[in-house]
Order: sequence, then structure tokens, then C-alpha cells
Amino acid sequence: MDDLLFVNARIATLRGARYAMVERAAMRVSGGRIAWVRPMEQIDSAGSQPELPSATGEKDIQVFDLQGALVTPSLIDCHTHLVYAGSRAGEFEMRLKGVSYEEIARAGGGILATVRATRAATNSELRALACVRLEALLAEGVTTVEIKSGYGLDIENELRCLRIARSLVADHPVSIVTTLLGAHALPAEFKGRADDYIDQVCREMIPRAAAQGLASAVDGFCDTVGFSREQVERVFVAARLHGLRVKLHADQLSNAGGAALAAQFAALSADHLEYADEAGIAALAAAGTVAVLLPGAFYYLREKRLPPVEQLRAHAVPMAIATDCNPGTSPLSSLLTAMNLAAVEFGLSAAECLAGVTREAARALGVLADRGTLDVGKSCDLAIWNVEQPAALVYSLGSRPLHERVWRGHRWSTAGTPIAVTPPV
Ligand code: DI6
Ligand code: FE
Repeated sequence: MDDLLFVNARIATLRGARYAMVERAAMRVSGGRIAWVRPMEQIDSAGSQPELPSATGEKDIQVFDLQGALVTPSLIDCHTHLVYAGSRAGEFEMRLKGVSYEEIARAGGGILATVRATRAATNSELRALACVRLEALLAEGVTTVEIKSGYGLDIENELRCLRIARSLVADHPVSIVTTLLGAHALPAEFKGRADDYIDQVCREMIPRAAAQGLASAVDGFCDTVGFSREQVERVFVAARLHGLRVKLHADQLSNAGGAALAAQFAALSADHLEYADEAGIAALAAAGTVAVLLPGAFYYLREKRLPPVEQLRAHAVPMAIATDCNPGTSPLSSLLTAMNLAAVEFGLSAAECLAGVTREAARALGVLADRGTLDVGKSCDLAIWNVEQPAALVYSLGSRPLHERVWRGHRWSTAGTPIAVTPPV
């Protein structure tokens, strides 16, 4: 693999407080991993410039002068539901006229409408739809995406959606992390028999997903319109039995005790959290669980109840931000927009927003040892921007600030075509 040397960059390493910037910096990349980050003065004053190719005799090293551009860890969308078919634009129109999300769900719309469309779609249709959403994320500097199932809601369709999600790496420069969300909603064929459905999730769906290596975590929807605490608890016990981590859609529409439940199972993350109480937040802190904030859903549902950001800060719970890309409550495939919404609607600082889609998103997926900050030894996953300051990434909407992405040490243009001569392996 070719080695790279980036020079004259402004590097937000995210290794410490705020952006942990290294101004006028150079970064050496070797074997797809970060070898070092140093101020340019060290390189300039090294005289013989021992790390430069002329001095070392290395032929393969490529040097790129970034001319002062901002470099950050590439972005991580740690909560999406990318694989689904069918549009819910008609429901959106009804909601604009005042019909509520719950009313639409009771009338057979909502999640179950997407389940019908997803089950009816062929593999190639589902994959093509997911590609469009994925490519929109990548064009904004994302290189890791978590994708949940949850619109199949039977064993074959849940596993099929996970397989399709995993297959996206075959023709996209991206890392995909998959999560089984069988406990998303009660499928129509189990109406009135929620416990029987949960039995099936625990006894068949989770074991099969685990045995086939199709998911690294299990998620559930614990809320008035989802499943009860007891039901989700059973799902989590089964997940643990099969060696899978857990995550939870927690306290989005009501205080259902989701935060405490997530903490009890040392969940990687508890997501949404608008209605979480202080005891739940303290439990998250003690468990090391990340709070994933999803401002897209808050915005589309015109929620009034803000997530308890002050309390999360006070308890030092790490906060990540994600798109929650889904057809009902967050038809959003722009992580930069989610950052802006988190700042404007939830009051996060620009530094918290950037950390929320890099370091804390990596933590929420359990991959912080490998990516999320620009530390020596981590995968060289970078976003190179046409802006100078990190706050500019949060500030504007629709400005397409990405210059290029680097994934595992390979450069990719915003159009998704490789810049490096050597294709990724
Ligand atoms: N919370 C949400 O906001 C979405 N799922 C969930 O558990 C809603 C998904 C949908 O309406 O399709
Ligand atoms: Fe979600």
C-alpha cells in the first residue's frame, strides 16, 4: 500500500478538549494507518527532512500539500435505518395537515407501511434504494455508517435487510456496522401477541443473526408505541447470550425508563432520550453508555421536549449525533444537517457537534480504538474540507464543504471516485 504524507494542513485531531487542533500540521500515513501528526516546524527544521521521500529513498510515498485546508476525522453516522422501500411522503403531507404520527400508525401506516413495502421489494430494489441514501452520506465526508434492520420484522426479511446492508461495502468505500432491530414494531401477523413476537426475536432471530455474523449489536424500541421494558429486557438477555452488544431507542416519546434499562445492560448507546430523567442519565454515566442525539426526528415530529443536554453534560455522558435516516420520523441523509440541527435546536456547541459525529459516534459503535480521532495507529479515515474552521461545518446548510475523503489511507473524491492510483483492498 502506498504511504502518504499530507503537509500544510490544519488538523482537528479530536484527541482532547474541543477540536484538539494542530495548526500548520503534517500527517504521515503508513499502511492505511496514521503514523504521526506533527507541526510543520518540526518538518521544516528537520533540515534533511528525514521523513520525506528524498531523504529516505522511499519511492512509494506520495506528498500532498493541503494549502491550509481543515482536516478532521471522517464522519461516522452511528444510527441509521438505510435499508427500506417505499415512500412515506403521503403521510408527511397528512402530518402537515395536523394528523399525528400515532394516529397514522394506528390506521396501519407508519412503520408497518414501510414493512409492507420492504417485504415486497426485491433484493436489488432494496439495495439500489439504500445506495442512494448511503451515497448522500458519503458525499458529506462519512466513512462509517451503522445500519439497522427493523423494516422486515420477520426472520427472513430482517436477515435479508442485514445482508443487503453488509453488501454495500462491495462497491462503496465505507465501513458498515449492522444492528438487528427486530424489536422495532409489532408486525401485523402478531397483532395482540407482542410477547409471542418477542419470543421469536429471542429464540430464532437473534441466534440466527449472531450465527451468520450479520449483526454486531441488537437494538430495540422501548416506548409507548414500541415494546415494554420487560419485553426489551428479554431481547437484551438473548443478545447477551449470543455475544452481541445492545443499543436502545430510549425515551423518545415518553419516559419509559429506557435510559436506565440501557445502562443496566451496559448498552453501547441509548438513543433519542428526550424524556430521560436524571436517574436514567446518572445510570448512563455509570455504565459508560453514549447518548446518541437524533435532532432530525425531533425536527420532523415537531417535538417540543428537548433532550436533557445540560444534565448529560453535568454527568459527563458522551453525546453523539446521528441522522436516524428513516422514512417516517427522519427522512434525512445529511449528517452535516444533523450537526446544524443539534447546535440550533439542542444547543450543542460546534465542538460538541464535531465530536458527536466523530469521536463519540465511534464510541457509540464500539470502534473508538480504531477510528473517530486522529491518533497514531488508528485507521486513516479523514475528511478534508474546503473550510478553515471547524465551526463552518456546523454553521451553513447545503454548502457542500467536503473537498475529499480518505478511507483506510485511500483518497476518494466527493464524487466517490478514487484519487489514489492504488484502489483499496
Ligand atoms: N424511532 C423512530 O423515530 C423511528 N423508529 C424508532 O424506533 C420511526 C421509524 C418510522 O416511522 O418508520
Ligand atoms: Fe432510529
